[in-house]
Amino acid sequence: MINITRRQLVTAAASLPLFNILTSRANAAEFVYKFGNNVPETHPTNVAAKTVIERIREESGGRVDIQRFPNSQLGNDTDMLSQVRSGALEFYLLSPLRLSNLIPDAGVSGLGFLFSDYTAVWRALDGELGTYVRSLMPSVQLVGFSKIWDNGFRHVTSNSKPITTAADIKGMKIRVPSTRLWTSLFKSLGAVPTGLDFAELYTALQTRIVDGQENPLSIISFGKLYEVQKYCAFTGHMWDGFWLVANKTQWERLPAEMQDIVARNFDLAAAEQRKEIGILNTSLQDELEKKGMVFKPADRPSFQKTLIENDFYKEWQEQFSEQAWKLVQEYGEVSL
Ligand code: X2X
Repeated sequence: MINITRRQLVTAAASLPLFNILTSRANAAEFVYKFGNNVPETHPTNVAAKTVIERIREESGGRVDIQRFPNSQLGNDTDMLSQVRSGALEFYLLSPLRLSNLIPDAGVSGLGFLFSDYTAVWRALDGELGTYVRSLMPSVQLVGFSKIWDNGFRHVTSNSKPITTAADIKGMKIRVPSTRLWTSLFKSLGAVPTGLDFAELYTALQTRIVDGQENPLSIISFGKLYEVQKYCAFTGHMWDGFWLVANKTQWERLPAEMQDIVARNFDLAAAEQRKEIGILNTSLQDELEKKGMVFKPADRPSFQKTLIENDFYKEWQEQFSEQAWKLVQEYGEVSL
């Protein structure tokens, strides 16, 4: 019989990488927080998040350990939003329009055709418009970080026929994220919008529950939507981003110096993520064409005209506060 002492066993186990991970995780961190998002692991958002979490762990001397849950692993967007409000989830990345289900003014940045390029987007979101939206978050138990992450300009994709003019979209069943503003936008365009969370999108397209959807090229690529969509028209009907929000109570549990480390690093990560997304949202067209997608220019003025004719802007001017509408006029480029 071979006699192995307890000490020898522990020494042997400790040389295994898994043992080290398990014990260091269990021992070290004082604040173990979760970070949830809906995008695939390969999306630049998760690449940047992975690096930043490592930096935060190091700079905090191991006191802050943020565990990442990509790809709607903790549930769909509706679930994650209620989790982060209750404190079951500490950090969550979400579109300003999803937030607008709780705080209507948070949706101003997603008004149709508000921005035509990134210069206008960052001027508004890194400026007063962004500050204003963040100031509203504590009223729903959230705290927002100052740099919004990028998703991109959204374009309409479809399967049966390309959608290049407003007339083409009439009566088409288009998936939109489950929010009032998105639904209203596509209703005003004459489409039949179907509200679904991102976790349900691929299957809905595959089974033809909907004819089309709208997203930036990086989502079309990393979410493999090209497998179930044929056409993409460059409608650029909306810029969309991801606010990084924290549950307010959980955030306030962190000592000020830890908050500094987390906030500073998350803002740096947002800057890196913006750079990556900016490159991909233009360079991915080639790759998607090779995978079989067909790209078309879109008659953007026809879409804008339809929105105006159907009182879309008038309706939302009434929904938003006066202060939010002033920001729309100051930072937006839409001619109303
Ligand atoms: O659900 C979507 O379409 C996505 C991934 O773009 C957002 O989270 C808004």
